[in-house]
Amino acid sequence: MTKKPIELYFADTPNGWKISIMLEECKMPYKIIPVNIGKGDQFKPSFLKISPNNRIPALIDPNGPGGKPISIFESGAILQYLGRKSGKFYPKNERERSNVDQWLFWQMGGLGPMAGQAHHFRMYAPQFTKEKLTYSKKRYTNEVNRLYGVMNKQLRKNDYLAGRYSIADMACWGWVLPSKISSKMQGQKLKEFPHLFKWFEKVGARPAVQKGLDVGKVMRMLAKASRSGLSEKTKEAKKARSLLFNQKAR
Ligand SMILES: N[C@@H](CCC(=O)N[C@@H](CS)C(=O)NCC(=O)O)C(=O)O
Repeated sequence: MTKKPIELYFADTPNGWKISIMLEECKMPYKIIPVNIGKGDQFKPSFLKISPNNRIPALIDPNGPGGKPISIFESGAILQYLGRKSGKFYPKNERERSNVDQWLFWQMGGLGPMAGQAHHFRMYAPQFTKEKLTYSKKRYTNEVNRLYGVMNKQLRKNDYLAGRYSIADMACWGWVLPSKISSKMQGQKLKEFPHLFKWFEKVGARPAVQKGLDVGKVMRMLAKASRSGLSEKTKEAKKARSLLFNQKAR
């Protein structure tokens, strides 16, 4: 019997790339289910059933534990699941696994949220408020700077964040990518963090990382074509921002 592919509920963002990269690295068959978070797909009842936090990524593995389907949300939990399932990029040895876990959780609780806030206050918020935002811009820019410094130090003596190349590297990589594209996003110059920069280039050169990133290519092209990038001044972008940035309990 042919096995059904894993379904990845995906949007073209750093949290989405983590999982497409891991699936490519493990050569696991998967299919992308695009979730247009700028149009509100994340609030659809069918999506909320598998991702009650209305966030991507989420995943359904039709061949989960006991041969039964399983759904998972939260990118860190998904990476750990795929690491256990494939036996790859997530060591079994407890000491090594704890090392990977600490860097993975560092990304989940630190780098991701802080870089996300830096994007918010530096790129998006200025489009819809006249407030100066000096304090918030400085706070998150500095915090990302501190976190980049932590990675840079760790990578001075280590080729990868936690021993060998692992899910911790995959989790962090996409959050550094915006700084490669433009120092405006997080207010950081990658060249000021030479060890981090070297690691970024090395991880980025992996074919699976490129493939994982390319999964979002079509969505990226569509967003460009409709000029609905979140920081644009267009009607679509304004609508997307009001959906994404004013959420309260539903
Ligand atoms: N902690 C979550 C964060 C996921 C997250 O923030 N996803 C964003 C895209 S990067 C999202 O789905 N946003 C939709 C929304 O804000 O409604 C994870 O790592 O899975």
